[in-house]
Amino acid sequence: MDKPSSPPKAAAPEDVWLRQDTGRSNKSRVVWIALMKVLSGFVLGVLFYGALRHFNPSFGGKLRYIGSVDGEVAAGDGGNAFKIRKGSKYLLGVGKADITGPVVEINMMGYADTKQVGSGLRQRLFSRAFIIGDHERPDDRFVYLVLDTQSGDTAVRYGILEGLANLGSDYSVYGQHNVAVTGTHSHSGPGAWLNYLLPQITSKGFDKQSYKAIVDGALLSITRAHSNLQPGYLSVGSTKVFGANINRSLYAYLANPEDERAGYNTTNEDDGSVEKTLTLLKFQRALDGKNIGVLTWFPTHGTSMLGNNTLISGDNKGVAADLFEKSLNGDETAAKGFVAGFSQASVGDTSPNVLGAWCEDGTGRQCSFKNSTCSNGKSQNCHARGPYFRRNDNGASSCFEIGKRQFEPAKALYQDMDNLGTPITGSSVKSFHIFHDMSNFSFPLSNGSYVTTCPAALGYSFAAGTSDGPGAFDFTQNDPNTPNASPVWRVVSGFVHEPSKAQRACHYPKPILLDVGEVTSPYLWTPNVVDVQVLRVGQLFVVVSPGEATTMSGRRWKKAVAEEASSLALSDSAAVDPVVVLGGPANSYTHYIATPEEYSVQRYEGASTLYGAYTLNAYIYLTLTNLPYLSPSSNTRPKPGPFPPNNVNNSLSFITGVVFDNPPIFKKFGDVKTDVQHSYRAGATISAVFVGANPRNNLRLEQTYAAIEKLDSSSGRWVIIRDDSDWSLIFKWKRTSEVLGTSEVEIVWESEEGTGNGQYRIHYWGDSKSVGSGAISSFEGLSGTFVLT
Ligand SMILES: *[C@@H]1O[C@H](CO)[C@@H](O)[C@H](O)[C@H]1NC(C)=O
Ligand SMILES: *[C@@H]1O[C@H](CO)[C@@H](O)[C@H](O)[C@H]1NC(C)=O
Ligand SMILES: *[C@@H]1O[C@H](CO)[C@@H](O)[C@H](O)[C@H]1NC(C)=O
Ligand SMILES: *[C@@H]1O[C@H](CO)[C@@H](O)[C@H](O)[C@H]1NC(C)=O
Ligand SMILES: *[C@@H]1O[C@H](CO)[C@@H](O)[C@H](O)[C@H]1NC(C)=O
Ligand SMILES: *[C@@H]1O[C@H](CO)[C@@H](O)[C@H](O)[C@H]1NC(C)=O
Ligand SMILES: CC(=O)N[C@H]1CO[C@H](CO)[C@@H](O)[C@@H]1O
Repeated sequence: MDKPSSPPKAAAPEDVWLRQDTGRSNKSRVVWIALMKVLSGFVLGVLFYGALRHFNPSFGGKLRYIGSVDGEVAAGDGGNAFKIRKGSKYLLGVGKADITGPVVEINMMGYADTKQVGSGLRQRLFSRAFIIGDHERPDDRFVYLVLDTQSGDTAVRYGILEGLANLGSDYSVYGQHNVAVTGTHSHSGPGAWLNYLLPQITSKGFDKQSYKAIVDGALLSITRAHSNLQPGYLSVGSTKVFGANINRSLYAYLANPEDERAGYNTTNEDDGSVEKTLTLLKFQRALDGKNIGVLTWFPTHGTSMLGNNTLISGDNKGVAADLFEKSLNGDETAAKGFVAGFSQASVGDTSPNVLGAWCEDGTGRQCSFKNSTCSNGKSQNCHARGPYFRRNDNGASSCFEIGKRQFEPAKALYQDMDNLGTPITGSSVKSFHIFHDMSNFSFPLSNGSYVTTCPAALGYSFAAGTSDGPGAFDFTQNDPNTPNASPVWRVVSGFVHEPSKAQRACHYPKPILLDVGEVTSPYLWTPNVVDVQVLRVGQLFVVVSPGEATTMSGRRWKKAVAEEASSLALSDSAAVDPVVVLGGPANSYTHYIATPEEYSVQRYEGASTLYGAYTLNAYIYLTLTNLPYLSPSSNTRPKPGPFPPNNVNNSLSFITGVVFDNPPIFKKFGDVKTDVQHSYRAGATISAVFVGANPRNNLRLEQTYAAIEKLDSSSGRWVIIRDDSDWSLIFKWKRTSEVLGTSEVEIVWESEEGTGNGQYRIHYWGDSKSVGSGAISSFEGLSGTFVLT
């Protein structure tokens, strides 16, 4: 576990993105504030999707391909089958970089609760980049990014592409068609970086520091992956993960046809209501056979940390990735710099709160099955429970546990990939990306009937939120036609935009609460233009979804791609079954994608399906019509489609910057206010309080705000054993006086049982902003020494 003792680098120059005050008139400010107040209860959140393949559950046993690909050919499993152990050779690269934005004073992204504002850091956030290229035609390649963020985003993606274009000719192979920007759907990161108005409302607008941390870190992860591109092999395998997700909208899921559901309903534990399959793609370098990374897909919401948590973290996916990477420190199977991406999948109707949804109203009852209400007829008292819901830690123990429950089976699969994995074969690495306007798109269903999508709109159940985060207003779920809703909402919904008769009819049976797709002032509230993208390497297809597909939506989408890929013989050989995964929410954030049957029920996921009942069908149609671009012989790309707006430089913002910092009189920055005790038992919680300064002065990217150091008795040096990327080390910041500019920092170590005996201390790195010049100066603080026994 020991980390190198290299101290963090000197403070970075002051961030150039200072406060962005748009200087709007008082009147628009008043309207803005009024809107914010009314809309602040939205649970945008609780949003997302997970993926997996339903076909060929026994990966690995079915390969019948014999071919002249390079790689060793060996007798395979079925007697008459052959297995290519290594598969084809590709160009592979992985990279990881820090994207932790401002950890305090910024509204957090996901639960859309204005009261949820960052107060510190539990775990740094990362971008993990995976590049796969064609060995013979290296320009054929793609980048798959896994960001510890709530979703991908249009402005963020534009920023990454602009950054790549500025990196020179070496990077000109990357562009719209081959860069996928996915988010893990964590609800525990800072917000204020999204392109459209709606998610900016609760965050008081846009924050360039928050945005830039994500874009710059994503770029750094790509350049790291790019610069270690090397020949290697890929293999794919799958395993079941139990106890890490349940369906939080089972009533809606049951609206899907019984015979369709039956096809996925194998046991009580695996009844098809959510996908329990985790798919793992392993990256192995040819040089010495060491693995350089894994990319996994499994659906469960990033809502283990509750809506009252204010510490930044990557939620359960962040835990899983960190555990995986740290478990391979010094492992002989893994190369140095091994990267584990835990990507989100058909997440829409999943919850990590696996003990179900209960009424916290003294009745001891579960929330109503149909509409998640409690005894007062409202949904606010309905709370989903994680495995350790009784611990009053804002979900932290449950979060760690749900992360661990994904990490452990993934690690076991990793260790047995020689038996359980299937090599990726086939020379093609292809991708396509289009923008498509969904506001009035007519297309044929498979039976030939034409249907049309509509400008984006959100239904009443959107405001009710979900059991992972109830809405702040008295709306209920499952509320199709006669909304029993607060008059305030009706007023606001009309104030924002009164939907036309045609718009109402188009969204039927969704009762429209917010006609967001038809409001363009001050700029678009939600996307009407969506991203459609698929990546392909050999027989593996990655559907990159901009919204949170529900379990059944994801299956229909993947099944359609698998069938079309087979019928187009895209897998180079008809004998190799396509493997299809779905990753997202990616590239933008288009809320949910429910099936038409789930849509008819209008729970949260249906109410948040933006473009009407045929939203899913439209995505599938657009995916299939572009699939031929992934054929090995294809050397053209589809037309890019209408470019969505980029609001990075014209978004509203009422977020103010740091004014200044001061130590209290007779003290200096970094002084200890409350010191550690002299001795603790391993497992104890240890903390110290320092005279602090605002961490927004310096994000300390690729560095740390806090560390636990251990005295190495042989060398006499202090060695860092935990930093702020570790789950067990918590960095908290508190303003103690606005007027005086004073603040304090508490650093807490939840020391682990089994931590070695010895002498330890707590180290704090801070940066203060001076009153007059605004200059930023770094400082350090050290606690007293303590022993752990
Ligand atoms: C699975 O099958 C059982 C037995 O037929 C049935 O009772 C149950 O409702 C099904 N579950 C789902 C989620 O379809
Ligand atoms: C946080 O929210 C959970 C779920 O609503 C609740 O049980 C818990 O008491 C809250 N914790 C605090 C510190 O308010
Ligand atoms: C919610 O469902 C319960 C029964 O499951 C029903 O009594 C109640 O009327 C429903 N509430 C609304 C607002 O639809
Ligand atoms: C939608 O598109 C159709 C053609 O597909 C067109 O006739 C109709 O006027 C369009 N509606 C709107 C509101 O733009
Ligand atoms: C095609 O399917 C849609 C949706 O299920 C249905 O509304 C329509 O009537 C069907 N059309 C035909 C020609 O069967
Ligand atoms: C936004 O402003 C920055 C800094 O001035 C600039 O580099 C960037 O290109 C601008 N982006 C757009 C889309 O205008
Ligand atoms: C197999 C499975 O995860 N089933 C769950 C589906 O969702 C319901 C209600 O949310 C749970 O009670 C089941 O355990």
